[in-house]
Amino acid sequence: MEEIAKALVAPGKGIWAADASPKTIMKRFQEVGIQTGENTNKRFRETLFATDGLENYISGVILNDEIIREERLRNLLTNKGILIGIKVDKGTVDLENFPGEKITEGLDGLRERLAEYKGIGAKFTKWRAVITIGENIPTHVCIGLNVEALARFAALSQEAGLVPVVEPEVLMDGKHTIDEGEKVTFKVLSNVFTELAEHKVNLSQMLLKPNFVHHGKDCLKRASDEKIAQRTLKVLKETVSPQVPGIVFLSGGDSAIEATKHVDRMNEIGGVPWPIAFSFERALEGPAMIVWGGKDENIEAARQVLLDRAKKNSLARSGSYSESMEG
Ligand code: 5MM
Repeated sequence: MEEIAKALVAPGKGIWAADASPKTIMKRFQEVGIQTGENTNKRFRETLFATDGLENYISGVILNDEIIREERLRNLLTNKGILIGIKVDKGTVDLENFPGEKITEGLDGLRERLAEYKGIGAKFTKWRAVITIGENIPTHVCIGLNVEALARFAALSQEAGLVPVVEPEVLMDGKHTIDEGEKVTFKVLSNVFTELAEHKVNLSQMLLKPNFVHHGKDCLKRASDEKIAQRTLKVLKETVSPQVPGIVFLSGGDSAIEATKHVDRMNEIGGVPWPIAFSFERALEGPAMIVWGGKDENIEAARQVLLDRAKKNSLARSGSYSESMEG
């Protein structure tokens, strides 16, 4: 598991989160004007998984339950040497008695599902907890329940021989300043690592998938890219064990270019014990989805757009990306 974790954050590489649930991916298609049918996601995945050269920049792809069951789609990745991951949470529901807060479900029957996923070739797993910033939230009940679920997920994954990617996402939604974003991210990550230790999770056999420390989307005071990179590194240094083999960021609603810039700047600054990599969904596949538009005649162009984003994020792994590379 340690070797798999290290391979996922090998120099110049990162993870592609192609794991949006059917409901989320349909919403994304509709947002960009793609006509959706029963097989739209399978067609989208097939189009992009067949991209030549993807393996130069992408170490692993996270799939959802529907896609991992398609042997043909799995083979498109594994034949290139790309590792297969699986999102094993079952999504979020409202947390009873705590308006505005969410809890992630999916622990029931997880041991059995993990064995099944392992049997069809999965090497790593992912679970996302969602924390919202707002008036009097997050509460300690919400943080406590979510970090406990993350720790149980991580322990069960390791028991099954699968590397857990632990994803506690502090949402960018809201009016909060970057100071508040920093405070909450610090609190959440501190709690995550306390809980992982209490659940005896092996920290050298997992990856952390955090948010950038960020201002809220509706905050009038926008933090600079420099501040986002500096504050994110500061919080990581304060909370994350050096034993963790790597940090793979989610993009969280940042544009593709912004997300690449953040990873690039953090790698330029350096001074941390972990590889700083990416595990983007929207910031990687979003531009390719727009170009594809659901049309066969755009397949090759969509592949080139995905490859271009993957390459730029690969450059960001060594702080060698520059915004001037964008067309
Ligand atoms: C936060 O979302 C994760 C990373 O994606 P971004 O880089 O776009 O922020 C992503 O892996 C997410 O967890 C999956 O798409 C699953 O989402 P849902 O909510 O559909 O289960």
